[in-house]
Parts: sequence; C-alpha cells; structure tokens
Amino acid sequence: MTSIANFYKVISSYEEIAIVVHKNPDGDAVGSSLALKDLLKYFGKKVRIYSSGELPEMFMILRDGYMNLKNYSIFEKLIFIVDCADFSLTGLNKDDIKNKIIFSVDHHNRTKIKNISKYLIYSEKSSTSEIIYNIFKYFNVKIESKTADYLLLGIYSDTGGMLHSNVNIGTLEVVSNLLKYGGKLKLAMSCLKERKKFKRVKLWGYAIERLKFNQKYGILYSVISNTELEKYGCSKEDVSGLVNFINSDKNINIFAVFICQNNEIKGSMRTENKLIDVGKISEIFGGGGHKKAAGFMYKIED
Ligand SMILES: [Mn+2]
Repeated sequence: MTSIANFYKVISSYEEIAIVVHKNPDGDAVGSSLALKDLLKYFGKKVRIYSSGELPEMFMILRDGYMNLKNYSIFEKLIFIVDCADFSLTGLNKDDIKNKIIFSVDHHNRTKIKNISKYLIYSEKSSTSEIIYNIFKYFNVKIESKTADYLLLGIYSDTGGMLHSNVNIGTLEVVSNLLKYGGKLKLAMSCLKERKKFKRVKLWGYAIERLKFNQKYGILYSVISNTELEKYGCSKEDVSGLVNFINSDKNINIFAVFICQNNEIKGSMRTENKLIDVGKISEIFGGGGHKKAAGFMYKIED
C-alpha cells in the first residue's frame, strides 16, 4: 500500500490528473471524487473527473463536474479511482489505462487489485470520503466549506445518515470538524431526499411486500425482476438503499435484495451477525465488499 505520506510524491510528477468514478456512483463516490479534485487543485494540478455513464438523477445538481467517458477519452497519465472495489465498473478499457498509473483510494476490502499500481485502502473507515478527509489533514490543507459539503455527502451516504454500524468515534469527529469548517448537511440531504421519488417508493413498497424469510438460514430477501422495474418505470439504480432499509431485525442473519434483469443477477447483502461475512459470500459470485455489507453482479452465461 502507498502511504498517505507518499501521496504527494506520487502526484508531484504529474500536472494533469484524472479521477474516475464507477458506474452509477453513490454519494460517497460522488463526494469523495469532488473533494479529491479540490485537494489536487490545491496542489496546483489540472483535474478532470470522468464517469462511466451519466450521473444518477439524485446528483443532478453536481452533474456538470463530470465528463462522461462515452464522450471523452482519458489522456491523463495518472488516474485516481475512488470508492470502487470492482475495476470493471470504472468503464475504463485497455487503451485508457495503457502505460498509466492507476491509484485507488477506497474503503472496500478486496482480494483482486488487478490493474492498480498504487492504493490507499482503509477498510475500517466509514467511507472513501473519510479517507480523503485524512489526506487533507495529513498535508494540513484547509478544507473549504464547499469541500466539507462534498465530504459530508459521502459520509452521510455511506453511513445511512450516521445510522449504520460503520460509524465510530472517528467518524463523528470528522463530521464535527467538517461542520466546523462551514460544511452544511443541505447537499447530502437534498441528494438523499431525491431517492424518495414516488415511483421509487412504489417499487420499494412492492419489494417490501414480497419479502421472504428463509427460516433455516435466517435470510430475509426480496427478488425484483425486469417486469417490476418496467412496471414502476424504475431502473436497478432505484433499488439502491433498499437493503439498508430492511436491515433491522437482529434475529435475522442476512438481509438481501436481488435484481434479476436479462441475464444478470445483482445482489446486495447486509449482516449484523459477527459470525457471517457477506463480503466472502459475494466473492463467490464475483463481487466484493465488507464483512457487513457487500454486493455482486452475476452474469448468467448462455
Ligand atoms: Mn463508499
């Protein structure tokens, strides 16, 4: 692993730097990429953020900061990838990364670090945004209020509004400091509120109604198919967050949501049971994540 101390050494040889967020980024990917851009700009770098596809609707007000990889190609020699455990989700192809340095900043545990030459991975952190905060602190860079807003968006998004068990005293300290630096929760709140659009609430209602409990293994799960997504005018991104919502009853071992679309199964799993590692289970299906929260995208071969 690259140390935070070496972070500056790595970036010092590059004038132009790219940041890439994965497909359908969540609040942490968005928040950490925007904050990292501010940090690199502070060090005098020219920075562009690329995304694989359009940003989800809930981040509409931030869309201008992103360049769609469909329309632009990456020429920068140093590419940061934030909050992305699965390289294939970046949308980067072989030519994009040929002779480039790929630098991953992340809090997802992983076994594969294919294509990545530098990395700062702290799986004990609540979010990638918290790691970016630490880099600001290490180099004593002032966090402007706008940057604090981005970091708060990331932390709030990954902790379900400070309700998940990945929140610890360190996370609270970071949030408290960000508020001190003039950060507001307004951005985080308005993005997260967007999720409660009528069509999405209807789809969630359907999925909750259809929850099934497997007594033998203690798994609570719901399966959503293409037909339902179409019926409610939703895409699979609209389901994101549902698994956190149903994660409640401590007598249940695993909470899971599966989306079956065409020849793909997207699974999201959560657990609060210390003896279970949903990250390992996800790995079986080519995914990854943490002990408590993980997901996969499984392609059914013909
Ligand atoms: Mn994250």
